[in-house]
Amino acid sequence: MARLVIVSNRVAMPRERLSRAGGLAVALRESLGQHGGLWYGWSGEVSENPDPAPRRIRQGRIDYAVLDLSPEEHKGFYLDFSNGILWPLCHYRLGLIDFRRSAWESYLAVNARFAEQLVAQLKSDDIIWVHDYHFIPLAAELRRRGVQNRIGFFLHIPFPAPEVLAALPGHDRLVRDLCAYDLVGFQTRGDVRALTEYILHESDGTVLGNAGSEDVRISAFGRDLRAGAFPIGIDTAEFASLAAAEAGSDETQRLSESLVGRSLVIGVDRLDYSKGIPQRFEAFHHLLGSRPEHHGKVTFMQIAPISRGEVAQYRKLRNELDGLTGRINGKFAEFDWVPVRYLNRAFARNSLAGFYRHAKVGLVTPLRDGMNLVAKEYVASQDAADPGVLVLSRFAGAAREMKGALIVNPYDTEHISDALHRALVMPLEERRQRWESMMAVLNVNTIAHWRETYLAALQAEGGPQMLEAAG
Ligand code: ADQ
Repeated sequence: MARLVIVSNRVAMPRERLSRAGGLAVALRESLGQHGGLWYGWSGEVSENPDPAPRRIRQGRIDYAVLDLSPEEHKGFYLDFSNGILWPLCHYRLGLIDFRRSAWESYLAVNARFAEQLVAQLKSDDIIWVHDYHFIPLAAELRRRGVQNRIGFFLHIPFPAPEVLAALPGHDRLVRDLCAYDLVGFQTRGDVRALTEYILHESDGTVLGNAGSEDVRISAFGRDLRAGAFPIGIDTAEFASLAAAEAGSDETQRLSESLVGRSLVIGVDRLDYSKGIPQRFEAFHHLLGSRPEHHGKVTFMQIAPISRGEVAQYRKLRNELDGLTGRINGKFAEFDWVPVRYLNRAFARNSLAGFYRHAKVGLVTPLRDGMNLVAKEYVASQDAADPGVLVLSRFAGAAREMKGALIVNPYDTEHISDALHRALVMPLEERRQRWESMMAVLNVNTIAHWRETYLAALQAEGGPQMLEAAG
């Protein structure tokens, strides 16, 4: 059986606690554990003179190989290009981009360096699965070095429409490099369509399969490849049982007592401008301003650990949210009720599951999001006998599947505020129906299903020496 090689920007090393690392890291480690494999990527460390060869650790059937970045690479590849240019571009925030050719060059150079070091680790029948926007050019760099292996790519964030992508100098090189993969996986068929349209209108390529479908064959830049939608899921059963077990935990009890019978609305995100957090605060502000019946009856808890604190846009967002919290609480709080609880810290997954279960409303309002796993985790954590309501942005990939949510336009404050009201007063029967329809999807589209479907598709693109069964 062929070996699986996973490449991702951050590698969850064996000593890292997966209770905080999240479901994706667990799922990837599981697939490596099943088949034996290599996990390759950035160590998360920056060092003055990085060792050119990767540091290797072996645990069980998994080899880990990681490289450090130099301070210049960390700035150019990671901060300036990946997070400062590609992230806002893919989230349709062109106004936040400050393009610098040096950052682009650093991005390409780091991909070339990572490819160079990976070649030395590869066996001829390895199957390679590259994750996310940091490493789009990796396959092209591997091909340049003679690698013929099956190489798949999965983009966790949205793929922008061609008009948006074209704002990036070098967009043609980026898409050409994307076509060096054998299978390009996206979260939704909208992302597949965006790539298809780019190929048809911005390149000389051709596409087999209709542009609106979720599975196409592309012929472009001298290569044939497949692109498809593989919506990522969560470990639904695990989340449900974590949440049920947490219902009686000290932490959940303390949360419950602190609410003294008030309804809880919960938001959980990395502190990121794509998540629409200020819009959510504004909507809650509007709810309290327009419907006094909720005064003293509802608490909004936003959990948002600081992420990418070195990037200026993220510092700006923090200031904005600090201000909004103060404004709403200053205006509406009573001596015995604080409407907004705003926490800049991470919680273990079991704690989050308990909090989700206790919340009457899960408020998820990204302006753009590849999928949004929080929406799915919230639903999986609910009590079947008395489930809460998911309020979900139409611009999250999850909205394609979570049809039982109250779908909102995050740019429309009053729309979110109306949905919040509707969720808070929704009768049990309707809550149950909506929740059951979403659970039916989550029970099928689990993270294991995602991984197996993707690997089976990648395998199907390959020769007989690929993985025997992806699961
Ligand atoms: P993210 O942008 O990080 O992921 P999301 O899908 O919501 O967004 O995943 C966040 C994960 O972090 C969830 O599992 C959540 O539980 C966890 N998390 C968030 N806040 C936390 C906190 N305070 N404490 C502990 N854990 C916390 C990217 C894309 C998404 C895509 C995923 C997976 O941007 O669109 O869904 O990858 O493909």
